[in-house]
Amino acid sequence: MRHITLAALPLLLIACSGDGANSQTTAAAEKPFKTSVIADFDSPWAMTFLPDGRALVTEKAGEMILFDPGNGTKIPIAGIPKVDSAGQGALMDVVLSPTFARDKAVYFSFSEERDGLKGVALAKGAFHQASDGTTKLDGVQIIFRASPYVEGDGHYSGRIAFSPDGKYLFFTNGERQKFDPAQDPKSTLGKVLRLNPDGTPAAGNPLAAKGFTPAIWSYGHRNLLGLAFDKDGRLWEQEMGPQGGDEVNLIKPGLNYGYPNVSNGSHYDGRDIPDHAPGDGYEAPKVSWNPVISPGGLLYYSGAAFPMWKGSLFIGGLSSQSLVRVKLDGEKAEKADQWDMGARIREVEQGPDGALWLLEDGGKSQGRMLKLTPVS
Ligand SMILES: [Ca+2]
Ligand SMILES: [Ca+2]
Repeated sequence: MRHITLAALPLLLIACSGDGANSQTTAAAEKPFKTSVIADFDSPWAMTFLPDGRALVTEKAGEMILFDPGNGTKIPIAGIPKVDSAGQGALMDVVLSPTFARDKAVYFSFSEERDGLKGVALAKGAFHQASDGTTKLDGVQIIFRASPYVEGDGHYSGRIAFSPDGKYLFFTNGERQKFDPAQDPKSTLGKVLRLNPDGTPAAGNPLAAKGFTPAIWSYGHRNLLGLAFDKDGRLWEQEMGPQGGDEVNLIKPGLNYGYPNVSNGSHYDGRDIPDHAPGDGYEAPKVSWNPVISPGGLLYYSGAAFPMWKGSLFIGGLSSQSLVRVKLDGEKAEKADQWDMGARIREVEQGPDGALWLLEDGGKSQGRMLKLTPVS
């Protein structure tokens, strides 16, 4: 497998990147990392590393692939349920169980159609590779479904994150481009959910006593495409907001993050949405973007390869075709870097060696897996 380095992009790119409005855009040749192309996928959506250094990669149409970065081998994984991948639908996130070493459990999310309506589902199965290399998820069970399923195929969200203690599974449900469900206590849409690892609502969720669906942890969200815990156990979430309103939020139990009642952006049809304001009863984002970045994936970086970025959030930018870094300081967050990657970036992951791994969002030959390593 050839690893093509992109570090030597022409210096001309500096002159061409005339985006003077955004001082945080770093010209390509100034990137403080080397970019290597590792592989190519067909509209990849998410990835996660196995303990042995291989990776599970999901593709939009419904394939999960076991990929070996050591030799470039790709093995399709059997056992994935039927995915409805129309529109923004996809086989979405994939995350290992905190007890993977013992039970080989793999959690994943996907959009599906049932009785003409669509929604995002959460499933788990056990990773199994036979001696001939054949690989499958055994005993796949759908353990949670968003509620309600609705028409349309946008804003599923579907990101998964385990709490650092391994006891809880946090799952995002987008508002499905229906707006009001994000404020509806009886709907899981537009919410961050806290579940037990078996998919049932966790006991003690903060709004259950107020009559909310018991799985709900926080509400008033739009399209939540990133979810990550930091080293101190804070839960960070990134969401695709309306026009001019992309957000990074610090998620706290029971809080209302405002959508669609308030947002620093406005509706795509031009209607205004009141901005977040002190005392309005809604939790404001820690960072918001206008112009937007279209955040696709979120990583909390804890590796050693880039010591200066330890403790930062990294966001893959879709329409902005960028990699975005957000600097954290306790509960504070601020924009730090935005590098032009020349392609929509869907996923950001940390490798076993602390390298940053990205997945581009495009179809074949435009859905590359990139590895970012320090410029030595
Ligand atoms: Ca991932
Ligand atoms: Ca606004």
